[in-house]
Amino acid sequence: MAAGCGGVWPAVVVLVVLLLLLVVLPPPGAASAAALPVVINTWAFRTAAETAWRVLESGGSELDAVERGCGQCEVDQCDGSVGYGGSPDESGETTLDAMIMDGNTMEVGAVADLRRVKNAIGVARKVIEYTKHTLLVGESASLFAVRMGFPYEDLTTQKSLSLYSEWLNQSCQPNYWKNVVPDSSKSCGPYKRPGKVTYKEEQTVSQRSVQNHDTIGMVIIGVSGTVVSGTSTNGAVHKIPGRVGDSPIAGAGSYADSTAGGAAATGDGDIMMRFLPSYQAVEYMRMGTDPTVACQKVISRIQKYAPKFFGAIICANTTGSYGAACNKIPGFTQFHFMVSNPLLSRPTEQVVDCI
Ligand code: SD4
Repeated sequence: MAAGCGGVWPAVVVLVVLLLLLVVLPPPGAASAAALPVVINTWAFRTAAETAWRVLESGGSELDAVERGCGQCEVDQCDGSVGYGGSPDESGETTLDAMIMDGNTMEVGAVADLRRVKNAIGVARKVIEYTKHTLLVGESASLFAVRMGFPYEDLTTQKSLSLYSEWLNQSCQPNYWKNVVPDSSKSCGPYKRPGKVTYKEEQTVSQRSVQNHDTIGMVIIGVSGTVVSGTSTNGAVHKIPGRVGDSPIAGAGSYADSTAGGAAATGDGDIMMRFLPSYQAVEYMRMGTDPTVACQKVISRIQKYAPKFFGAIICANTTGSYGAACNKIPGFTQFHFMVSNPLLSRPTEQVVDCI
């Protein structure tokens, strides 16, 4: 009996060690060099990355760094998709969505459909600091912003005006209506419900394209493991007034939890927000999944329902390991993002192949 046990135990030990290695080791190609602090942001928005990194270097908090980093994109009007003067809605107005999340306290401050105020993520931060709310919207969010000391400013520019008039000239194409009269694929509104509804199959191809994207989403893991995240966007071009995307929604646009990690999404928010991809990615990382794999799993989950959606996500865990993933569609086969950590001499652009 004793001799029999002696033969079995070494094999059991080897098996357990092998299983542990399988759980702990990331799959090939999935590892990223980990170091803290790390700043990771969507797209090649270098000035945003540099600004956030500078704030950390000068002793600012992670929340300050996310606010200032995303705020830099609002000033720079990154790719026309962040800040004033981009993505005019159906009435020609630019409106902003933003959020910021503190992964230590799980507090979120967010604004959606914000009008006539440029610094959306700044206002989102004030929602955390001066209210017990999470999300303020529309004209009331603007009134709140003014009370907090932000100036009213016109968000319309020559660029947004010409985008708007070109759209009017091309019979308001593309737009976000369906099953209405007059036929929204041919003419402008006002649209109404038809007397008898004949529903068309829902379009699964994102209207958002490589020319019409680029929300900033940022995740920071501080030296002590504090996780924060933030987003800022002017949403979808030619959206129906009142439309709010994924960016100001906790768990959709971004999510931060200092016990697990952080994630931020970009792309077709109308589709992506249905899956709470940032929350899901953080939960995968909590279970020990490598950040790249966590990002990929989230993208695959959405693919099952919307194979041609436009979108990408960045993920980072509390060790400073990070990754990203995107959905491969014509014209979007690679996703660029920025990473700053002590192993890189300066904020560095990185790229992943879409899956
Ligand atoms: C939105 N997710 O409002 C944003 C837009 C975006 O890359 O990220 N574009 O749907």
